[in-house]
Amino acid sequence: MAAVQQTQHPLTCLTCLLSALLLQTWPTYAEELKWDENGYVLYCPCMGRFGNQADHFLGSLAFAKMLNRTLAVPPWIVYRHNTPPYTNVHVPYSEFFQLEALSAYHRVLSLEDFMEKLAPKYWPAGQRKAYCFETAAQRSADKKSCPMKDGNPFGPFWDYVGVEFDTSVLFGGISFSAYHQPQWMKKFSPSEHPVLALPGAPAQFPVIEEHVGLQRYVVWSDKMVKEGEEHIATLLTRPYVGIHLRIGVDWKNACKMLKSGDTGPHFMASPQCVGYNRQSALPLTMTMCLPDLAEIRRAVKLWVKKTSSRSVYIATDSESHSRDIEKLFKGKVKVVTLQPDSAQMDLYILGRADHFVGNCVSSFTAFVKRERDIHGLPSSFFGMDKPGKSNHKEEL
Ligand SMILES: Nc1nc2c(ncn2[C@@H]2O[C@H](COP(=O)(O)OP(=O)(O)O)[C@@H](O)[C@H]2O)c(=O)[nH]1
Ligand SMILES: *[C@@H]1O[C@H](CO)[C@@H](O)[C@H](O)[C@H]1NC(C)=O
Ligand SMILES: [Mg+2]
Repeated sequence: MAAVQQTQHPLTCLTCLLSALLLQTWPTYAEELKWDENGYVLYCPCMGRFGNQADHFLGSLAFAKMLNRTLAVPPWIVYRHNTPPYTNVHVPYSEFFQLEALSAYHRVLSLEDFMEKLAPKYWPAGQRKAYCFETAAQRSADKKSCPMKDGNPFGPFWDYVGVEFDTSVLFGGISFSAYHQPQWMKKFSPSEHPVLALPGAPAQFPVIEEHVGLQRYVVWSDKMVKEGEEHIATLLTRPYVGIHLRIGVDWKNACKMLKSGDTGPHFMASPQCVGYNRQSALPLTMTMCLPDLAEIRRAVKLWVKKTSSRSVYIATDSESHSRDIEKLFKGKVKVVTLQPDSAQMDLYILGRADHFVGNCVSSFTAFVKRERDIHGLPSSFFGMDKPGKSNHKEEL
C-alpha cells in the first residue's frame, strides 16, 4: 500500500494543494452542510478487503436511498497484514473516488465530515446509539449490546472516527432488502432515530443484481485518473489486454470448497458470470476459480490475438507469471506489472484495458467488470470466454 501512504502526505499531493487553494476562495460544500431531517446511515465496511467493501458499498448506497437517509460514506479499510506496523489504514473515500459523483444518485457526505461538522452538535458523545440484529447482540456479555467495537477491524474503525457507543437498539425479523422498507420506516423514524449506526454494511455480499448498475456513480478521483493515465501512457502500448490473476494461497484454499463440493455454482462473486438466478446458474468449474498456468496461457493468447494487442497488463495477488506469458509471444508483446503494486491502481488500469480477463469468483475482478460494462468495454473470465456461456470442451 505504499502508494496510498505517499498520496496521503499533503506536500506530495498536487491536487490536494490545488483544492486547498480553491477552498479559500470558494464557499465549500462542507461549510454548507445542513442537518438532514430525514436522518443518516452510518456503517463500518467491516467485511473483507476492497472488493468486498465495494460490493457492500453499492448495497449500502441503495439502502440509504431506500430509507431516504443521507449516507455517511465510510473510508476504505486497508489491511496491512504483512507490513509494519500492521495496523489498518482508513483511506477516505475521496482519495480514490469522487464523492460528488455519488450525489447524482443520492445524498451523501463523508463519514469524516459527518463526525467533524455535524456530530458535535447533532450526534454528541453520550447520545450515540448502535443498531444491530438481536442475533449479533447475543454474542455480547449482557446479550443486549451491539458488538460495535469488538475486535479488528471494528474497534480500530470506530476509533478512527472517534466514536464510543452509549446504548444499543436491537432489531430482528427484518432484512436490508427492499421488501422490508416499510418496516424500517415504521420502526426507525428519523425523528426518534436520526442516526442509524450499524456494525456492518446494510447490504448483501455479493452485491445483488439490481444494484450492480450503481457502479456508474463510483467515479475515479482526478488524482487516480492522472496517475493511472500516466502509467498507461508510459508502460503500455495499446491495444492492451488486462488480466487479473487471483491465485494466492488464500484463494487456493477458498477454491478447495468448490473442489470438495462444499459449494455450488454460487460462490462469492460468481453470479457475475454464472448468472444471478440459482436455478439457471451455469456450472462453476475449478478452472474458473483457480486457473492453472495452461489456462492462463490459453486465455491470454486467445485475447491478445483477437484484439491484436501489443501489450499485456498483469494484476496479481501473488505470482505474475510474466516470464511465461512473455514467452508466448516471443518478445513481440510487452508484458507489464506495476511495482510496487497498488490494488486501486491495478483496478484502474484493468478498467481501461482494451480487453479484460478476470476471475469470476473474485469481487476484485467484479469491480473491474462492473465498471467496464458501464463503459461498454469487453470482459471475459478464465475458464469462460463468453460471460454467461460455458466454455465447451474440458472438465465435467
Ligand atoms: N494489487 C493487487 N492486489 C490484489 C490483486 N488481487 C487481489 N489483491 C488483494 O487481495 C484482496 C482480495 O480481496 P477482495 O478485494 O475482497 O477480493 P476477492 O477476495 O478476490 O473477492 C484485494 O483487495 C487486494 O488487496 C491484484 O491483482 N492486485
Ligand atoms: C427525502 O429527504 C429529503 C431531504 O431530507 C427531502 O427533501 C425529501 O422530501 C424526502 N423525500 C421523501 C419522499 O420523503
Ligand atoms: Mg476477499
